[in-house]
Amino acid sequence: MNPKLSGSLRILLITIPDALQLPTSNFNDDEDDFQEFEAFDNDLTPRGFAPAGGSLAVQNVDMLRQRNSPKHFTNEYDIENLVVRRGQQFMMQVTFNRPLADGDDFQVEFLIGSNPTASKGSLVVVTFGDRKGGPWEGEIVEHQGESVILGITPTANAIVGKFRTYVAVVAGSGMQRTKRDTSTDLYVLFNAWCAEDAVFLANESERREYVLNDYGVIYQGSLGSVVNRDWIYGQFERGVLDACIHILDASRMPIYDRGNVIKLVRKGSAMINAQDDSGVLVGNWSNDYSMGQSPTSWTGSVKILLQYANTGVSVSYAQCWVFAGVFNTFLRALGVPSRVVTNFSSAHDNTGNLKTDLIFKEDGTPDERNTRDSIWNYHCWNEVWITRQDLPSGFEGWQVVDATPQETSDGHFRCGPASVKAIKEGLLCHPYDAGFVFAEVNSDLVFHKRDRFGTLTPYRVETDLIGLAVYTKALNGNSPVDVTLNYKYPEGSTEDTATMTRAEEYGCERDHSEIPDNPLSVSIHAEQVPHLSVLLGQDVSLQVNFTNRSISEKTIKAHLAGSIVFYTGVTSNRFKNHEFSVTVPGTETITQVIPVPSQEYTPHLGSQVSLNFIVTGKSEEDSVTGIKVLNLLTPNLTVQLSGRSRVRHMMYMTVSFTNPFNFSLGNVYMAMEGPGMMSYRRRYYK
Ligand SMILES: *[C@@H]1O[C@H](CO)[C@@H](O)[C@H](O)[C@H]1NC(C)=O
Ligand SMILES: *[C@@H]1O[C@H](CO)[C@@H](O)[C@H](O)[C@H]1NC(C)=O
Ligand SMILES: *[C@@H]1O[C@H](CO)[C@@H](O)[C@H](O)[C@H]1NC(C)=O
Ligand SMILES: *[C@@H]1O[C@H](CO)[C@@H](O)[C@H](O)[C@H]1NC(C)=O
Ligand SMILES: *[C@@H]1O[C@H](CO)[C@@H](O)[C@H](O)[C@H]1NC(C)=O
Ligand SMILES: *[C@@H]1O[C@H](CO)[C@@H](O)[C@H](O)[C@H]1NC(C)=O
Ligand SMILES: CC(=O)N[C@H]1CO[C@H](CO)[C@@H](O)[C@@H]1O
Repeated sequence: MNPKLSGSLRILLITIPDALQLPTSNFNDDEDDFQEFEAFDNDLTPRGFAPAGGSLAVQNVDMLRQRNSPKHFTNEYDIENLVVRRGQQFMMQVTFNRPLADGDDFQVEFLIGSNPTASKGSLVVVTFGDRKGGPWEGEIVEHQGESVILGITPTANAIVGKFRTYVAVVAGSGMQRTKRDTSTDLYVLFNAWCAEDAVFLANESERREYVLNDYGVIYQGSLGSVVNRDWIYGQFERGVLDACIHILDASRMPIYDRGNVIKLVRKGSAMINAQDDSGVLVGNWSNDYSMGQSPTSWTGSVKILLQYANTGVSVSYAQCWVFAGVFNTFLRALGVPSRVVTNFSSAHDNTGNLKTDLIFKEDGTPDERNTRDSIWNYHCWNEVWITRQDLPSGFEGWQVVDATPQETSDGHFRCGPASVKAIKEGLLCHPYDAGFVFAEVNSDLVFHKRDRFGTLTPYRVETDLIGLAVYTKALNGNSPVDVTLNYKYPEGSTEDTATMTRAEEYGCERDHSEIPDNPLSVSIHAEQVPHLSVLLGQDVSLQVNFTNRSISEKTIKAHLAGSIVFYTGVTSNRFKNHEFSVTVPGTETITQVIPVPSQEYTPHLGSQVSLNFIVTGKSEEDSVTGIKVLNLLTPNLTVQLSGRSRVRHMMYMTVSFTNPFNFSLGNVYMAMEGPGMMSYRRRYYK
């Protein structure tokens, strides 16, 4: 165990039972308290004075990890200690100095945090006879000579975290406790297998995927060309569960709130990003990652979580899939069913209503300075499975939580949990942040012209561009499943209209601009024959079609702007400005082909591989705008094992890819890791 983690363990003060109610100010957790306890331990058991027949004393405590963990689905955790899921019985073995006899009395105590208190659930006393104990049930399952096998059942709402275990024997004048022994520490997790737990998930294949799978795929790119990014969640790797508990400690979340999954998930979404609380990850949407690691260079969550726990310093850098991947590890490690979803072409709506405003100058070029909203190519967030007993029935199941810093909620950067069913129905009154998530999947796109006095005139509204599809990994295999219908009724259906009306009643504005009928329209296509999508480093051919629905001829002065954009839709570099004009006869479509050779965009790429083209056109009376986001495909990596793979023998792999450029690449890094096998490694090739 690393020093930082053991440093955060709290030393506890053990006293006789009625002193446990001391006011908190009398407790402090420094070394002296522990020494005091040691003295107490020795004083009360003067060995020579034991009555004939012998007073009862504990000789050994075994948490029976081998026996318990398969039943709790926790054997994959790379931890010496026992990990159990709450609401389900586990066994422990206590060996005394002699067989138990009538009249013997003992109890098992579980303590968590620096100030264990029975009324808050952070000190739990388990008894095994008629004497009343705490809320966790205990029974003696088996007598084996001097040993007993105890069955203990934590409540289904128990605090989640790491408990210290003590066994206390009741002697005439007090209690004799075992010493602190870290090997008997007990991790208690949420339990998706337990019907009384707030994270209960009935379907076994779903539990195996959403709690136990330590590998996943996060979808990126754009709807036309979806790119799979493998992600190692690694929730069972050594140190990861401790790192996740460390995050809760660093957040100063009260121990007694940690059994409440809603509070815990909300705290987690705030702590995964570093914004205003020194959380795990620093977001950076620039092309300069020199002060950290590029968001694209991570292969999974493990290295990030361990680095954060070891150093206490936020890790640089992340973008949405990194926030979502690390958050997913945090949730699965603690036993909360969760998955990463990608919503393609999200609205990132900075003005807080349901409109995304794109602003253009008089000459038709995009007014980047005055456009505050952006359309994300995609955005990733997490869903967690919660029964939501705090809401009226009907809102159980998947809940949206978003760890990427966007808007502040309650003064902190965090979002959710918002019920997916409530979002679908437009019932935005239910906590938390449903309005914001709703805008992410339902925003209108409004095009404005800005004159030189700053007056905005809307000239086009698109209602179906924003919120196109929500994907998550299928239960079997790596292909995506489309879960869009969980979030939205089909566009234009009567249910969809009802949802929109309801959402407006809850305070979401929709755009009601009167847009004059426009006889002109423009669309852009980008293709590389014979492929449907364009490979990085290849020339692009743009087809711009102007369509005229009026009967008279139109002459259009047009402008094409080509930029590299971040997946957030924010422009990083403008690389092309092209003026042209076309004449479109009445009731015809004219196609203009505009070549974009690779050497035009390649020097501007940075770490981003999305090209954004905007065509604006103006005839005497009418304006038109078309947008195309082109996601360049990066080359695939091929991994091949060479030779035979044998247990406990070195294996060799060959990793290859084809350089898509006609020049040599330099300063190439390759990163890889394998859960349960190999931790994160990076190699440099000059
Ligand atoms: C479990 O869920 C999967 C997918 O969500 C579904 O295909 C399967 O039928 C479900 N199994 C049961 C027993 O309901
Ligand atoms: C992104 O990181 C670079 C250094 O790698 C830093 O100079 C820049 O300020 C960061 N940007 C933001 C917005 O934090
Ligand atoms: C998000 O999901 C909605 C749900 O259907 C979908 O319409 C939309 O295209 C997706 N993308 C964005 C950006 O909202
Ligand atoms: C543009 O026009 C050409 C021919 O006029 C047609 O083949 C193509 O499908 C059109 N593309 C769009 C996006 O309408
Ligand atoms: C990468 O592999 C996928 C799946 O096999 C394939 O669809 C895609 O076209 C490949 N991409 C490239 C650039 O070769
Ligand atoms: C790469 O190709 C471009 C045109 O496709 C050409 O202008 C350039 O000279 C080529 N560079 C090399 C190193 O061959
Ligand atoms: C060729 C073409 O698409 N022409 C369009 C011009 O306008 C007429 C009238 O609306 C449309 O029917 C045509 O499709």
